Amino acid sequence: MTIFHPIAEKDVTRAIVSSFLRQLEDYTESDVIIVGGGPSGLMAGKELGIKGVKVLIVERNNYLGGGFWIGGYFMNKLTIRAPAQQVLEELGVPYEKASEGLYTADAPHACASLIASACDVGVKFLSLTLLEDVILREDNRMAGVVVNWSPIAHLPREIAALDPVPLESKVVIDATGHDASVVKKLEQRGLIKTKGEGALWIAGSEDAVVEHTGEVYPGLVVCGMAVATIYGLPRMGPTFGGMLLSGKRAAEVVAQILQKVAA
Ligand code: 48H
Repeated sequence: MTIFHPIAEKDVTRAIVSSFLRQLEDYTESDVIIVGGGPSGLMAGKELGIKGVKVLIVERNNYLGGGFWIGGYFMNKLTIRAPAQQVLEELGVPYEKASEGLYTADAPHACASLIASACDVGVKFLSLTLLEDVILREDNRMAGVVVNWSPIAHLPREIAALDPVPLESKVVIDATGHDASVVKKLEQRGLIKTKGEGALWIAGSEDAVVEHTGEVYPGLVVCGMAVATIYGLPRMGPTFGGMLLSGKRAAEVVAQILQKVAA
């Protein structure tokens, strides 16, 4: 008995190649490119997608989610401080009260739901794609990013002397976590100075990250742990409310910038 419709191997290859290339061609120009598909980047993407903004997330790994899959240590649980459990409610992720104002959730459930919610509002992804540089025009406004396939970075120079691919956008978000990879491209050119993240201090960390989330250079908004790296703010260990609310804040800031650009 045959269950499945008969097809040839070339049909499978053609389906993937043509679908991918159509999308890549469309996303050579986006409203917003988010570098980094961790909790802050996914959250920013989801919020912008809800507003109808055309968003591309560039992620160097072959999986999305960054540090959100694992949560704390190797234990697949994450913590969230009030009021950020509201985000879990929005995502439909169950959570438990651990103590006053502190909640736990299953990290894979929260991560999978956040990824799905970004997909649901039309966010597109380029996985296995590494940020190599940024585009700066004569007005010194960031106008997009330059990317390459991640494996290229692990090949010897003589094999991997491949020119990277420029992708344009009106705004770029650096959501690359501790690395602050986009901001570091500006620092290399003396255009910005990072302080390096501070020591762990949970009580003081998350408000500071959300508060400092914003535009750090014309056309570049920073969210998540990258904010701590720029401003020398304390880290917060495996507690993720600050990342989610920083992503939300970044989306608000970007929406304002897009309005100005359009006017
Ligand atoms: C393409 C890149 C590049 C690059 C990095 O680390 P993340 O989970 O980042 P956040 O800021 O959304 O969340 C931070 C959180 O996971 C965390 O580490 C916390 C709360 N730590 C506290 C503490 O005390 O340690 O995700 C960043 C993503 C990852 O998926 C990277 O692979 C990706 O960005 N990325 N993608 N090109 N150059 N650099």
